[in-house]
Amino acid sequence: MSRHVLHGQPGWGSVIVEAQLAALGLPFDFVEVGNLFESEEARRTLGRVNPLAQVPALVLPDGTLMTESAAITLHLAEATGRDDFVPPPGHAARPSFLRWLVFLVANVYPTFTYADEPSRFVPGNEEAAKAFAQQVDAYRCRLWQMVAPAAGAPWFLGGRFSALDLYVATMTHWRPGRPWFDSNAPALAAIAEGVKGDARFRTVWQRNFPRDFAAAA
Ligand SMILES: N[C@@H](CCC(=O)N[C@@H](CS)C(=O)NCC(=O)O)C(=O)O
Repeated sequence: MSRHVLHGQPGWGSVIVEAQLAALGLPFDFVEVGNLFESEEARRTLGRVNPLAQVPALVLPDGTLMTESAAITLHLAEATGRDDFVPPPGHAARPSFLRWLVFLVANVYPTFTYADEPSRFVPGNEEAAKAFAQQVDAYRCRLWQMVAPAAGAPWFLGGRFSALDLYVATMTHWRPGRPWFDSNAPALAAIAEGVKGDARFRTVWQRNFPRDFAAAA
């Protein structure tokens, strides 16, 4: 096996890895997993690859499974010796990069795990599950308001592009949704626009977020 295999779903977190694989010129096959919230079968099938049944799940050319987008991001930088997405050790922006990378995956990302299908965590009480999801969604807004003041321009780390920009550009498509970011976190919305307009990601972005391009077409 000489190719990477990315298990993902258009518009979901796999786009963060897909964009890196494409820009780094690493050949990969994409396995579309289906809607994990609507299809028990999709969840079961992916569960045979990643017991957590989440995307992204990346099978490396040697057959090793990697999950966790941040781990994959760091690994791809090391494996290719490229610093397109990760400031290398010793780089002045490295501490901030590591801080916000982990912040996004440790704090922001789990709010989707809990609120996307709240009945998994609050079973048997639809009202309570809905109230829980609302609280988690509100908490996410507070988290974004901690992230936003740290964002530079034109990219999160200022002049230097990094994987943080891919996370922001992807996650601003998710709840609370782009209008919220436009009003409450314009620095993050601007990063999302920058990624959308970046030729390096055009094909991947169009495939994952076709509605972003429909209006302009
Ligand atoms: N910590 C993981 C989070 C991955 C994640 O939550 N992925 C979502 C899609 S964007 C998912 O697969 N959700 C399905 C579920 O939670 O059951 C990462 O950073 O890769």
